Amino acid sequence: MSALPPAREPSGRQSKQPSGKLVYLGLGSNLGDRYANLRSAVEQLTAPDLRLLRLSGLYETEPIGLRDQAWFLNQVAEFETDLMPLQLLRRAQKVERALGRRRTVRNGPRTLDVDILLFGSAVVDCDDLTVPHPRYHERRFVLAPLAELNPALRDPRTHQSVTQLLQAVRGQAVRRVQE
Ligand code: A4P
Ligand code: MG
Repeated sequence: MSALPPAREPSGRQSKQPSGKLVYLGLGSNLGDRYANLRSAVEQLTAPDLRLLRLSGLYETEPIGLRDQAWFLNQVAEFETDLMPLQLLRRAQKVERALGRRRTVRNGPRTLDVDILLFGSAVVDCDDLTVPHPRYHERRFVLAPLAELNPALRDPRTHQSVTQLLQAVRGQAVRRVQE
């Protein structure tokens, strides 16, 4: 009688391990067809080296920073990537440009903003890029959709969970949109 084949489980499990880094991108739009802009952004970002895993719901959010502008539609997307952080920033900026983004007023109206919120457990501080995003922890329009995807996720700098960060932010209106 031949011997039983070796147990398959370990290799089976291994093949399900993510091969790249888990990244969270914050998407926002308050100009033009906001729904179409976010949909198109996700389609254009998705690539063999930037694989879409999950999307949060869509949120109507009160503008933060420059307040006298239209409400935003915000969403967070979870990707697995083989890119390096600066490569991902360039990719995100290319998609912003493709969707007609013009950089005029800082924090002002835009067809599309793509922010790198978290990049695995990486901490990046260079001229063009800061990760974790320097302001994500104080913004309900980011934390509410992020908590929907991964409430236990921890900030690599402060080690606070997304749930803890969300509980600490008060007074910014966000409303999940029925799809
Ligand atoms: N940059 C540095 N770190 C990052 C990062 N982690 N992700 C640099 C993306 N970019 C990063 O951004 C300016 C520069 O930031 C980039 O060139 C990049 O090298 P930008 O997109 O050109 O300019 P901005 O978005 O107008 O300014 P800023 O300061 O990035 O604004 P935020 O923080 O993106 O906020 N209110 C609601 N309700 N919803 C919103 O989506 N968005 C903003 C913009 C303000 N208020 C909002 C919303
Ligand atoms: Mg931005």
